[in-house]
Amino acid sequence: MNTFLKIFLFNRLQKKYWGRELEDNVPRASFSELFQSDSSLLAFLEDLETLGVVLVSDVPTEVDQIHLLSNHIGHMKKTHYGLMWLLPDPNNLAYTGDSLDLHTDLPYLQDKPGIQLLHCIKQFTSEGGDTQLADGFSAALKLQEMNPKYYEILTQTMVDFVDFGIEDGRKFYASWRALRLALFPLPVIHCNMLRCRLDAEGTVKNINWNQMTRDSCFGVSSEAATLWYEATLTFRDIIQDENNLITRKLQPGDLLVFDNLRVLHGRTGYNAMQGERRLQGCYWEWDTVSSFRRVLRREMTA
Ligand code: OGA
Ligand code: NM2
Ligand code: ZN
Repeated sequence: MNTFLKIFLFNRLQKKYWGRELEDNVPRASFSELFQSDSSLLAFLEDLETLGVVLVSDVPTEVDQIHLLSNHIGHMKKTHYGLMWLLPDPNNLAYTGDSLDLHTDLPYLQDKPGIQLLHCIKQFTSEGGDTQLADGFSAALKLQEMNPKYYEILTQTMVDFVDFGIEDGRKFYASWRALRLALFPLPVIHCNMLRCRLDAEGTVKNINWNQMTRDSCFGVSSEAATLWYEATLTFRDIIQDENNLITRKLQPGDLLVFDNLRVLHGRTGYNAMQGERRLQGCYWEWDTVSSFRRVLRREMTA
């Protein structure tokens, strides 16, 4: 194969969909190796792009380790939560120890974070605080097969997401009207008009799923809203089906990295009065990460 063809083929990676079977096969990486070996780093980035999730282990249980890794691949994405944030966060539902339903973060932003990092510094030692993950793209395909009408409703109905509060002394009021699952066989120009994210191949590009930040105002007719709720409950059943879910309790030193536009994440409840749990997180952008992944691949195949 000539070099040009190789580069072209590696330019875009084919997604691999998954369900519960990935639970025992989540791609792994070693934190120190990511700094020492370009081939480990490339494998990590390719797994992240194709499967949407990688578990990095042996991370020192101190803050700002994710900063080091971010500098290695490029840079973090800054949001109103800053460059990095600690959980629990008094401003956010994650503070209480209540369970967090499967969701994508920050769906109320136009420029949603592509990738999320969650570094476990301290874990609640009694029962609870487990991380749950589901492949939203795989679930969308299942819905399309099971009930094309509901699939269409979820891809066509406008939904508003909103969040307001104060972070670092600065007030924020973020709002974004989205197509719930953004797709698809429309010409790109229409996609832009609909202000959704999709790609030229017409595949699912972005799942927006976050009941906690869904606006209480719904700008559609009551008939459309009723159908939307029906479709939403069906999609929720798919993502919550134990055959489609991965559950894993992060241990101190674990760093979970996942595609925030595809993989839904959640957390089982824990009793925040009975012990401490501490995570540090940040976001990356796909543009930065895929670019770096291509550079590495090009250098290693040259
Ligand atoms: C969140 C979140 C995960 C956790 O706060 O948005 O997903 O494990 N937290 O606490
Ligand atoms: N945190 C983890 O979408 C959200 O608001 C989720 C984000 C606080 C940065 C929470
Ligand atoms: Zn979250």
